[in-house]
Amino acid sequence: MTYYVILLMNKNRCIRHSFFLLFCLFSLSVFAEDGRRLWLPNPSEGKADVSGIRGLAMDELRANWQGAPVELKRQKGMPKEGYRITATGGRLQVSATTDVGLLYGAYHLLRLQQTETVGETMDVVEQPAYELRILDHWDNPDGTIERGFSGHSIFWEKPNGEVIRQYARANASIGINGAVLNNVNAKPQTLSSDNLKQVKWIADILRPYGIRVYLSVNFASPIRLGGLPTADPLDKSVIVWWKKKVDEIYRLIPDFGGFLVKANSEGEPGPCDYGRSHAEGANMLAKALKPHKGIVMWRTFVYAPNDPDRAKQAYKEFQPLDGQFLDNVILQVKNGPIDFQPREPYSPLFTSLKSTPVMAELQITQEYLGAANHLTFLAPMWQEFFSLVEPSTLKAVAGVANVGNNVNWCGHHFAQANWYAFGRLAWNPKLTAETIAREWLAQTFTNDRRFVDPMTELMVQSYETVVNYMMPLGLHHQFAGGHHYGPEPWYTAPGIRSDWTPAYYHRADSLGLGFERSSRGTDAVSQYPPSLRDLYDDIHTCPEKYLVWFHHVPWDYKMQSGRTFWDELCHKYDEGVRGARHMLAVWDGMMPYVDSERFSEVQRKLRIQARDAVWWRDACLLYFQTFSHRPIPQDVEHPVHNLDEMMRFRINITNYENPPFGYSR
Ligand code: BDP
Repeated sequence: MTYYVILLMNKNRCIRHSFFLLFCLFSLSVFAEDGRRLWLPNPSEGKADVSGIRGLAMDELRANWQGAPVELKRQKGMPKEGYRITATGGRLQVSATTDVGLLYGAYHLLRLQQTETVGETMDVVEQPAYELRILDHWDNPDGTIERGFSGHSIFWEKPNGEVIRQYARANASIGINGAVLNNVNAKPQTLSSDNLKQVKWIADILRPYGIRVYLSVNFASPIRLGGLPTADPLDKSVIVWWKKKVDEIYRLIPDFGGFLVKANSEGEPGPCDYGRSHAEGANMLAKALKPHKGIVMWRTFVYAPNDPDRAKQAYKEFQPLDGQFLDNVILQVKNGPIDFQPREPYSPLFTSLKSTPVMAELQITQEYLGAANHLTFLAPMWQEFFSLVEPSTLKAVAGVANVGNNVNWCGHHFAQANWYAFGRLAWNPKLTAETIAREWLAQTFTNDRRFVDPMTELMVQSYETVVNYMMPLGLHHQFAGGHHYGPEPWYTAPGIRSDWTPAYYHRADSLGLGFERSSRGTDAVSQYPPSLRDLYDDIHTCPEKYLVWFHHVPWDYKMQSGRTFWDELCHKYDEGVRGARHMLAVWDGMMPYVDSERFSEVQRKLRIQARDAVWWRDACLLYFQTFSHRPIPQDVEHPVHNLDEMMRFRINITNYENPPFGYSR
């Protein structure tokens, strides 16, 4: 239609009108509710380069604050990134010692406005729980993202400065102050001089928002990039190579944050290749970074093939090294002892490293939680983690990012909530999942309580629902070979490492289900402090959510509900399926409150989720039934597929959206 209108006009008018139409199209694309706005108010101009971070704060308020004038005040003696907001007698003030504190304060005010919680009188004092609140991007130099479900990298594939600036703005609005720009499975070329120029360009865009950049490095870089014969951390030429490289980085990026290292894990090189310890490797890098105030984040995610219990390995390798690391090394520990499973007990390293700084690595990208198809709000999981690992024992928090170049950044509109929640919890781990969900919903969609109330409940329950239909009662790693999306508890392949098969974890037999990690089994429980060790060790006191994580549970074991274990398992799976359908039904009722674009996109994903839930339930129950030889209870919906059907099914992982089976509510 546009086309005809233009043709009918005279030349000048035609040009003017074309500009106008182009402008309208542009504005539509900027302001369309397609998710690109995230939870933020309207875009600001980002004039930091003119007047510094403080100018940025003023800019944000000028563009979006609708209340009484705000005074931004520098005040000595406040915590580094902290701020105070006061409102009395119509005067509104944000004070902070640092400029970034003022910026955070400005975003806090805007959040209050968006959630309609600005008070007549206010005295809000905030400071972050952790000094380092970092996003780890698993982005590869070729632009792909490992375990990314929302397109390609915003840093490495045709990077666009404005997109990176909006990314920075989103992070600053929730207090994230660091970004590791590349995959932990790091390519040596990360540190090439050409690449470092690109890193500098990114660092310059992020800096005004209070964000420092970090890089993942390949431990064999001296060989593969530097042409040396060895990467032995005690070798003189290796030490000199790293020192020179680090100096080169700091000449370009004076506030560079430091390195993240995955060493001797899943085939990556490391100090153990030369008979050196993780501490010797980490300390060598730490020494090179120390003069520049840089840090090393050294990952503890290690596991060797054929070990009787993978859950024990990181502890076995790192606990004896406690106290041997230099003070600018932080050990980065995944929240659970295995690998970002839907539910794991916490990693016992958190409570056993007494003289080494430790940071938690959480996974925002939903590698094991439905990718960008399932609505899984992760704040409840992280809250569970922080309820057991005293937040003050941590030095920092990192989250594996779910950001890509999709229009809506995260692939699923509700996956944005996980990025948001990570930032908010890294700032204040005591926030509840409910508070975070409410805030996010109000900022992202609407303040209407008819929307916010039911959707908050839906989000908070979503995590348990997903655990129920995927792996309830402590089950873990029942994923298909080749992807971490759907179920394949029977999966195996010739010559495969046993710890890469589901059977290693479920141990199903005619007696029961689960991995005996109690003192009668691998004794993994003994890695926990005595009170928890005793609790987990006894099948009668072990929390049921971890039951088959720690015990091989007899099929007829009596559960708290009074049901047998087998019946309970069936019920849990069914609860999960019902929960997923309930989410779809609740969302269907939200149509009046949501723009049609996001409404239909979320609805489409929730349908996939409900179908996948049935896939999970049917595959797992039918398979485990071949061991339990017990009927599925009458009050549970019976599988709609048969086991042969489930075993024949292959999903095309380049198209997660193609659901396995038709299913109607
Ligand atoms: C696993 C991922 C793998 C990562 C690894 C890691 O499947 O892609 O490289 O974690 O964290 O969960 O190093």
